[in-house]
Amino acid sequence: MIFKQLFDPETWTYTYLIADLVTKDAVLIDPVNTHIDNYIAMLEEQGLNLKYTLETHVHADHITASGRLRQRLGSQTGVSELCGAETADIQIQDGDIFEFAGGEQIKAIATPGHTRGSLSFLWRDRVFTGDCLLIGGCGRNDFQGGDAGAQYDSITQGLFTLPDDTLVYPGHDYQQHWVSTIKQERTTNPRLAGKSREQFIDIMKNLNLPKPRLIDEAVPANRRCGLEEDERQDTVASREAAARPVHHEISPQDMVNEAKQHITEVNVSTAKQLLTEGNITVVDVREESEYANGHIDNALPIPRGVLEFKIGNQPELADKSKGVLVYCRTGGRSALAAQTMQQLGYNNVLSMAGGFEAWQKSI
Ligand SMILES: N[C@@H](CCC(=O)N[C@@H](CS)C(=O)NCC(=O)O)C(=O)O
Ligand SMILES: [Fe+2]
Repeated sequence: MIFKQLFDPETWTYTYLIADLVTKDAVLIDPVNTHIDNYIAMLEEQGLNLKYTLETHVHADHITASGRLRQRLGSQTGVSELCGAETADIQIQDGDIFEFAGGEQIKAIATPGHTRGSLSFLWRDRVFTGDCLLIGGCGRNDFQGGDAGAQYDSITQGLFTLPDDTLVYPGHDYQQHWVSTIKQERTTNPRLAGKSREQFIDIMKNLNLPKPRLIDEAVPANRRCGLEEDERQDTVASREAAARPVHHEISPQDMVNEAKQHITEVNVSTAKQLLTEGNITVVDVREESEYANGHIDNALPIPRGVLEFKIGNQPELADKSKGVLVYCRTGGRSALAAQTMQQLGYNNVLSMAGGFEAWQKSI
């Protein structure tokens, strides 16, 4: 594989090339419009085919080369679906995976904060953080839907949970740093190491940075993948033919949210009332050890992992029209279990929102 970190000294922007000499597939992250000829020469030199250009966000300080590269090389442009870049071929969603070079994967991770649609890209042991996390700093968040709290969460709950030795490649550096690691940023980044969410928000509120010089020109241009307004239609028309990335990974939380759309939840006080009225079977879908540490009286222990297999052996659940209240620790697993039970023909299943934790708090 080839990996190159390229630098635009005018805007202090990093662009990354990832390519494979066997399959000839190439991907550029955050290409800059003043370097198009260099990129093309570099690709041609190795006989590479540019498959994707991926944007970490709609940039405010420079114009992307993505639309022009698409015109000249047929590459597909990818930008977060939250950026309003309607002409991009691929409207990237959190968890999208771009496959190239026969098995290489680049995964998009939503890291909002610098802008609403900011993404990081994870490839092997490297994460391209755009302007969400910079080396010893972070991107500002005072325009384009920026949000300091969201940025703190994206970094501390997202990027900082990557393995310590993951290499951090930022979207800019203003002090000639090139690369860092997750551990280095987690432990030494002055805006984040040991800082609470409130402290971070406070730091960001007081940066008082001047507006980027090109913002008024760059943001609308980048929403058109760097093309002029009258070129826009071409891109939209040909976008029809463009494929989505090979697959989309959905998170456990997405699964729970999806399940909640299809089931009925009740809160703890409604659940208690139903139990008092009687004629409802309570199922605890937590693990056996959790059940052993405390549970609702008379609840049937059927861990969610074995639900489909054990449910048929329970005489209390023989009548599928009878009311069932399912609970877990916080309401996620029980939502999934309630959905499974519905699929198995139970038509009167309720999931207890907040789970046993909420139940205990209410006592
Ligand atoms: N002087 C630069 C400012 C660029 C700028 O504001 N960059 C953004 C990223 S798009 C940022 O977050 N900078 C962080 C900082 O300057 O600390 C310009 O006018 O373009
Ligand atoms: Fe930026």
